[in-house]
Amino acid sequence: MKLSVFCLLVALVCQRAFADWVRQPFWYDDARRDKVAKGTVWPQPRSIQTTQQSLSLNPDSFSFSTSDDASSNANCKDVLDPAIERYRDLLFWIPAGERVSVSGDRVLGGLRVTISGGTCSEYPTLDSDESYTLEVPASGDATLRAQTAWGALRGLETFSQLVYEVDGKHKLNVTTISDEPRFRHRGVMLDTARHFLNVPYIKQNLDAIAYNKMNVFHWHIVDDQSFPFQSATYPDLSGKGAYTQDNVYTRQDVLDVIEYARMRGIRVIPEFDSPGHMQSWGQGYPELLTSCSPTNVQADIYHLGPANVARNSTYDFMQNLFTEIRDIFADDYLHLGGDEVHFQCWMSNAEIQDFMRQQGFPNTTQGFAQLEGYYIKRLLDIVEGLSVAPKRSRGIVWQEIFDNNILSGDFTVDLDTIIHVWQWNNSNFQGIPYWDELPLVTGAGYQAILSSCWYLNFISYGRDWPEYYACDPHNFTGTPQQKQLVIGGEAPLWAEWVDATNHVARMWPRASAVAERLWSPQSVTDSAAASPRMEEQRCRMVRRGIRAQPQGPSYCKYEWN
Ligand code: CP6
Repeated sequence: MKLSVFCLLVALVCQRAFADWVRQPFWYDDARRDKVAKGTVWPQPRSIQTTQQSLSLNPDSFSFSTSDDASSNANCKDVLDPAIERYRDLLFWIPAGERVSVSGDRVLGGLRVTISGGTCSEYPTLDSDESYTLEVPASGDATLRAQTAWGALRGLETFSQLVYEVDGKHKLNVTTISDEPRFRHRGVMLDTARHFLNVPYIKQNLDAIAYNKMNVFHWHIVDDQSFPFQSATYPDLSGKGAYTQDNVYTRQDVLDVIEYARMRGIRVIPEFDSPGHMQSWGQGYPELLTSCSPTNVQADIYHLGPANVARNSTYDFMQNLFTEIRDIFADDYLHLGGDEVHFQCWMSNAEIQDFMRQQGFPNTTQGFAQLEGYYIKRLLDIVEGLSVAPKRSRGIVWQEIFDNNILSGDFTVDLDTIIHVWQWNNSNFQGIPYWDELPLVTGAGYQAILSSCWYLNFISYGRDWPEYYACDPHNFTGTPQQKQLVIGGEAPLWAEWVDATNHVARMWPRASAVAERLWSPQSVTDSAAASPRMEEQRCRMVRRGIRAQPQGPSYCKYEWN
């Protein structure tokens, strides 16, 4: 009897919770959303004072100007001038036929942009200053001030988001903003090896990255399944390893992507994953990989295993390839992978066994961890050796490389290397949770990037962005110095089950939740309060041509159809 009353109560409560959840009573009420979310900014700025006092913009006479400071510097100007042209278009989206003239209104005449940091770097870097202040006064022009062109880009994005529509007029409110990111590394990862994504698609994604003030495109460009990067040094990598010869990125394609990203203040960090995940490399260059003995379990699937780390020719190959890659990709960092190496194939190969005896590595898991550490150490030396002053050349590696060092007690990885934390521990995956890994990584003095809690490839019924939103990279026990060493994070979209038909909608606006976590102050944590802004940001992306998926029952003024 008691049990049945209890069950009834539980059922009633759950039914109510479910109904509320489906109805989304607060934020899907669009009249309400318009009231609370129009002209809101995503990600939330560090400090923002808005008023109810509104101004109108006149699309025909609105003027952008740059101060002499900014325009006298070639590198600032070649980023800033095209950006102003882009934002002029983004600012005035009401179709010409539906615009209402603003005569008689209080009108904001223009925006004045000043860059006062002295020199502008050609490319954004990990250390770029992205701070800006934006002032929209009750009278006179608006002003945007930044130290660098990269900060000016973030400010232009904010300015464009302040503008909202009322009865055919572009309006914005008198506002003061002072803003800068909480983390320096804010990225998304695209996997173009499991499915090829063409250059126009990648550019569209770079637009979305910029709309969310992220600054890194981690390009997981090759993997087991295909090698779409066309190398001049080793043409058979894509010649035999790409899905088809239509599915390749030429040198010019890659340079195009890098330039498009530079214009938006986005770093392009390519990943050439090794010594595991290299099956596609073996199509053209089988001698690079370890032959597994036929009795090895993995040989059922793969006749070849990880890189053959016992041969000098492997290191010569990597030296030549990375020299070419260094020459194309402008960023200080290359991602070297190092994840998911299964030791059984190495264990089954006599050449590798000989090499390990020679090096004094035991024939145990620890010994194989040492072997992978040895390989990555040589690779990092190659990459660091490609530095051409004043540019540095450094590596990012997946967490296993650090874990192997702990396992073998043999710290071979240079402290300049960034450790990319990706594992977690639940019923789907038995790894090390990030709150246990980050104290170790930062405790040893390494910088870290977090991805564990932002795997966009996992989907479920309903809204999942609040979960991404709740994950904080400082959620671990450590000293202030350790927290400082966490430089940001990335939302990865592994593409086994995703191609250009569903990629954008899976990535956006779910990655926007990560963008706000990495940009806004730590105190901005309330996902219910963020909801109307999130939906506004999603509608804004759709209006700008990004097919971002809805986050619940809703409508946008400008929809796709
Ligand atoms: N490919 C590569 C993958 C994954 C990793 N590396 C991966 C592992 C587990 C999940 C999703 C993706 N597909 N090269 C791990 C970093 Cl759940």
